[in-house]
Amino acid sequence: MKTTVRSWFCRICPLFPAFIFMAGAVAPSAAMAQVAGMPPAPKSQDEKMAWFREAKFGLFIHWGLYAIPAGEWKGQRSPGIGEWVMHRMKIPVREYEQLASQFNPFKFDAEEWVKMAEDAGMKYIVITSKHHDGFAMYRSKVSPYNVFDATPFKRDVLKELADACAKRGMQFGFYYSQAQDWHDPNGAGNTWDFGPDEKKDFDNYLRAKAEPQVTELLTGYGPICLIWFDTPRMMTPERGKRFVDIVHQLQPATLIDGRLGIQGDYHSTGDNAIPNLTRNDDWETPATVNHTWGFRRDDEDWKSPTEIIFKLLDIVSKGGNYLLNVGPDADGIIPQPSVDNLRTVGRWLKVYGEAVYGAGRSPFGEEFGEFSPTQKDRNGQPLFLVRNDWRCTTKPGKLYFTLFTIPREGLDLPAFKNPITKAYLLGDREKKEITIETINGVRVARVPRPGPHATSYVLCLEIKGDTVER
Ligand code: H79
Repeated sequence: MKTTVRSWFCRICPLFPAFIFMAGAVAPSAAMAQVAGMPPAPKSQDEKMAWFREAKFGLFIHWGLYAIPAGEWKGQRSPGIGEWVMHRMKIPVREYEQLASQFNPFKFDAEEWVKMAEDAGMKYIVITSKHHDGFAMYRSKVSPYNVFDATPFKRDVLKELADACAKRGMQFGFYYSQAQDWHDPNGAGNTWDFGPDEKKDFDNYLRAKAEPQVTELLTGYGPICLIWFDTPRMMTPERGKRFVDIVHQLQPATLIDGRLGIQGDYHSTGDNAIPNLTRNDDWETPATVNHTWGFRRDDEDWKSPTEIIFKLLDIVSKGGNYLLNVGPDADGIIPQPSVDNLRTVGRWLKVYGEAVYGAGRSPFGEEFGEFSPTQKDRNGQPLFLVRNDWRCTTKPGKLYFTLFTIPREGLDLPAFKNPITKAYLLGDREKKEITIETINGVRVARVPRPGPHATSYVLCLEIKGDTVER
């Protein structure tokens, strides 16, 4: 193996690139080389996206100091999302940073979290390495405001998770708030301590903190499947490009989400936003299991397993991925109802996962619903009247109809020309043939009524031809 001076340096000092470009001696792109032991540069965008297109379902984790106040500050309820408490209550940095001295989540068990994701049928994990509050959940040499140096816990949470993921074959990625940093005088967002964003030296913050921290994250934690930037305030394309260069240089296989402020590898929808219709690009919906992202003691409005399964199939049938969040508490515990609901989803996926992992878009579309000719939504746009009887996903030669309304008289199949060669329920070991009858030109699948507790199940049709002809 050829050993360049640079890669040799990187091995003895993984932060070597960060140091020299912090010193401002060399432009970052010239200073860095791909980290040893990382996956090679993908040969094409399709190759780069392959794992993401297969995975479909990921675990988002929002965890930080905000888990301590848990939606309350000095006895006052702070409305909204838990990780925004500092902003919402205009907590001065000098007060908020005191939380670090209380952060001691003695029940945190990285392997248990990874196992939970696995049980839920999730194929990747994305965790907040630094949220808008500016606190790093790993041992950062760039800023002592981090979980190792500033807390009694003194453990590198991200390293433990990275190791647990590597051990269990789980893809691992980071959320990093590149623009908002309420702890840094020049970061975006904290106007109560540091004045208006327009008067800040934003590039100073980017170069002194955000860029070197992203460099650390891509050098010290093994292969990173993706990096999830958020809220691109003040992110000009030029600033975005600097992050792209760092990622491409250090780990060319790492995906960039859609919120950097410059084109990434896929589109990120709005938070909790599922498009009405199919999108033809690569995309992902980040979503919550209750309402908050970071733990809130008072948010117990959990989405049921059936709702989660519906959203997953809705998303997959429209060509996207579902990145579903949990917010562990200050002890390091993921709230039990979310764990229970996700495990139930995982049990469903054990039986029906063939209709999800690596599955393609619906060739139909009418099942999603239609725009109302008369009613308007809140924004004055035509209201989309959602239908949720079934969703269709595909693999070559196969159609999967996940049914959410159990049809009494059988399922009227949407019109398509391909002959059906086989019809059976997924999970039926005998693959007992389901009768297809044609009534007035409509093919009807005589699916049996399932047991009393089934809320959704999957009809598989094997058809002639790889593509559906309508
Ligand atoms: O990390 C999660 C959120 O914290 C982050 N994106 C997801 C993945 C996010 N950043 N900004 N937003 C979401 C939009 C924030 C909107 C609000 Fe607010 C925060 C509404 C109430 C609190 C800002 C402050 C807007 C109104 C008051």
